[in-house]
Amino acid sequence: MKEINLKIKGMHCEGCENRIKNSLITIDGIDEVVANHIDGTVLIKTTKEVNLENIKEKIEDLGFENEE
Ligand SMILES: [Cu+2]
Repeated sequence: MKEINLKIKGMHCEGCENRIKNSLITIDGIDEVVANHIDGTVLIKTTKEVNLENIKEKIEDLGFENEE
Protein backbone atom coordinates (compact mmCIF):
# COMPACT_ATOMS: atom_id res chain seq x y z
CA MET A 1 0.00 0.00 0.00
CA LYS A 2 1.36 3.35 -1.06
CA GLU A 3 0.02 6.78 -0.15
CA ILE A 4 -0.11 9.85 -2.34
CA ASN A 5 -0.82 13.26 -0.83
CA LEU A 6 -2.11 16.06 -3.03
CA LYS A 7 -2.92 19.69 -2.29
CA ILE A 8 -6.06 20.70 -4.16
CA LYS A 9 -7.54 24.16 -4.56
CA GLY A 10 -11.25 24.80 -4.94
CA MET A 11 -12.99 22.33 -2.62
CA HIS A 12 -15.65 24.13 -0.59
CA CYS A 13 -17.81 21.46 0.98
CA GLU A 14 -18.45 17.75 1.41
CA GLY A 15 -20.04 17.66 -2.04
CA CYS A 16 -16.72 18.69 -3.56
CA GLU A 17 -14.93 16.05 -1.52
CA ASN A 18 -17.35 13.42 -2.79
CA ARG A 19 -16.98 14.44 -6.43
CA ILE A 20 -13.23 13.92 -6.15
CA LYS A 21 -13.61 10.67 -4.25
CA ASN A 22 -16.15 9.22 -6.67
CA SER A 23 -14.03 10.11 -9.66
CA LEU A 24 -10.67 8.86 -8.36
CA ILE A 25 -11.98 5.63 -6.88
CA THR A 26 -12.81 4.46 -10.42
CA ILE A 27 -9.08 4.40 -11.29
CA ASP A 28 -7.63 0.91 -11.26
CA GLY A 29 -5.17 0.55 -8.37
CA ILE A 30 -6.75 3.18 -6.13
CA ASP A 31 -8.08 1.59 -2.97
CA GLU A 32 -9.15 4.56 -0.88
CA VAL A 33 -9.53 8.32 -1.27
CA VAL A 34 -9.78 10.72 1.65
CA ALA A 35 -10.57 14.31 0.65
CA ASN A 36 -10.63 17.19 3.11
CA HIS A 37 -12.03 20.50 1.89
CA ILE A 38 -10.97 22.35 5.05
CA ASP A 39 -7.25 21.89 4.57
CA GLY A 40 -7.46 21.26 0.83
CA THR A 41 -5.87 17.84 0.86
CA VAL A 42 -6.55 14.60 -0.94
CA LEU A 43 -4.98 11.41 0.38
CA ILE A 44 -4.95 8.49 -2.04
CA LYS A 45 -4.14 4.95 -1.00
CA THR A 46 -3.04 2.67 -3.79
CA THR A 47 -2.61 -1.06 -4.12
CA LYS A 48 -0.37 -0.81 -7.17
CA GLU A 49 1.42 1.69 -9.38
CA VAL A 50 -0.92 4.44 -10.61
CA ASN A 51 -0.41 7.23 -13.10
CA LEU A 52 -0.19 10.51 -11.18
CA GLU A 53 -0.84 12.59 -14.29
CA ASN A 54 -4.07 10.67 -14.85
CA ILE A 55 -5.15 11.44 -11.28
CA LYS A 56 -4.36 15.14 -11.63
CA GLU A 57 -6.18 15.28 -14.95
CA LYS A 58 -9.34 13.79 -13.41
CA ILE A 59 -9.22 16.33 -10.60
CA GLU A 60 -8.84 19.20 -13.07
CA ASP A 61 -11.65 17.83 -15.24
CA LEU A 62 -13.91 18.30 -12.21
CA GLY A 63 -12.90 21.96 -12.02
CA PHE A 64 -10.37 21.80 -9.18
CA GLU A 65 -6.80 22.92 -9.28
CA ASN A 66 -3.69 20.99 -8.29
CA GLU A 67 -1.25 22.90 -6.13
CA GLU A 68 2.31 21.86 -6.83
CU1 LIG B 1 -18.55 21.85 -2.64
